[in-house]
Amino acid sequence: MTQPRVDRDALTATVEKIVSSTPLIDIHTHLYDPAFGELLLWGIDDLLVYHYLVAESFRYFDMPYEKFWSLSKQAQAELIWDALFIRHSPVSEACRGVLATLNALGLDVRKRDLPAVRKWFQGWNVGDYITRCMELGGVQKICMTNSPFDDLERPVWERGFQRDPRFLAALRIDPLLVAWGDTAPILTKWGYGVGVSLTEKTISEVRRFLDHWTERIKAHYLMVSLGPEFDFPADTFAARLLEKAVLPHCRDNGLSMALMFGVKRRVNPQLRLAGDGVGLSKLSALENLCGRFPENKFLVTVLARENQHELCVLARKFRNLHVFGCWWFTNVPYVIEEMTRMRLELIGLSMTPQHSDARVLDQIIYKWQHSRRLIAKVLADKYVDLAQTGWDVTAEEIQRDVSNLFGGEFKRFCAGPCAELSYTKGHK
Ligand code: HDL
Ligand code: ZN
Repeated sequence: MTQPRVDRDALTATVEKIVSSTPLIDIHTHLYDPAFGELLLWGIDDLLVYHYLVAESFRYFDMPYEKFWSLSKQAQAELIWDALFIRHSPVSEACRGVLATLNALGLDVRKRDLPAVRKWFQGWNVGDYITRCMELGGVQKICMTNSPFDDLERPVWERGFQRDPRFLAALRIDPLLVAWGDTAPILTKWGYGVGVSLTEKTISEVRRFLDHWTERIKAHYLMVSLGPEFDFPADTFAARLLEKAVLPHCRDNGLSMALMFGVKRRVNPQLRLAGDGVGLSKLSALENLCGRFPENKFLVTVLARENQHELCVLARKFRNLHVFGCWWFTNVPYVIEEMTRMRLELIGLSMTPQHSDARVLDQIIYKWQHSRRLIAKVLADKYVDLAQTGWDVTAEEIQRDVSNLFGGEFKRFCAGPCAELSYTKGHK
């Protein structure tokens, strides 16, 4: 059989058009419903003091860390702008992202005029700006990261507020699992009858806490980030609380559990939020969790590039494992392309290739612009490979596949409370 003639350019153009225009669900961010006020970061100074840029800037600073932290946000932003944009070309992904966002917003970065950019932002109100950023990013729903242990966030939930339907909630429980010794007394103060030892009473009270906050925020899933040392089974509070309280809670409520493996917290504490690093995870722990709890659904992303292949192989073994995102230090073009290619070739379309992890609202513009381009590139390659066998995919099939990658598969996997995630045009 001769090799069919494939019009690579036409097929690529179709893929690019569909990928660039398909609205998506951003399944993990650090953004907030506007009701949270100052917790929702946006604008040029927040873009510049994003912790990725802080870490990159300190490589050029001689000043003591505390001197930088004592400066105003604007002064910090100006030091970062000078170091990473003016004195050196802004080639890193985080630097390029700032410029891509400003460019998409219609600002002329060629002028390199930071005061003028700052003035432009003063003309916006947050409500209109949320809409503008979501339009430019093609983002239909934003999943927040919601922690009852955050002293600024908790009071807003306790007061109650009218939810913006574009913002979905996810219950983040790191302190419960990875710092139980410090967290037990906090739960006690909040009226939960827990002790450090995991008695039946304590487990029941931890479940009451989970029930309470899952209901209060209408959590679409629970989530935790885990260090490279995490193991399962293991005689640790994290493993035992996960098994005895958290996973039964998820099963009873039809909720997925997001496990984010491999973060080494506070590698350099002087960098504060920018001070975390990465470590190789034991994915045998994930293998054991997926195998022992087949009724639980695990959304998983791993931080070490070296763990990505094993994660894909595990996804082939366990249908209750859903792989998502190019998280944090893997969220750079070189690694995004490699991970997306690996995933499509090993697990096909049953995954969610990306989330933004945005901490600053405007970032959804560049994070999605950059990732859409890369996902389109890899997908086009795969469809050309198919066409060369004689299998032609239609534009409708490409749209179906892309809609699934951009939230459809996530929704199907999480079915249950997530079923309300509308995928229709506009917002419910
Ligand atoms: O733990 C997480 O959810 C990470 O995404 C951290 O928040 C990290 O600081 C981050 O913002 N990564 O992009
Ligand atoms: Zn995150």
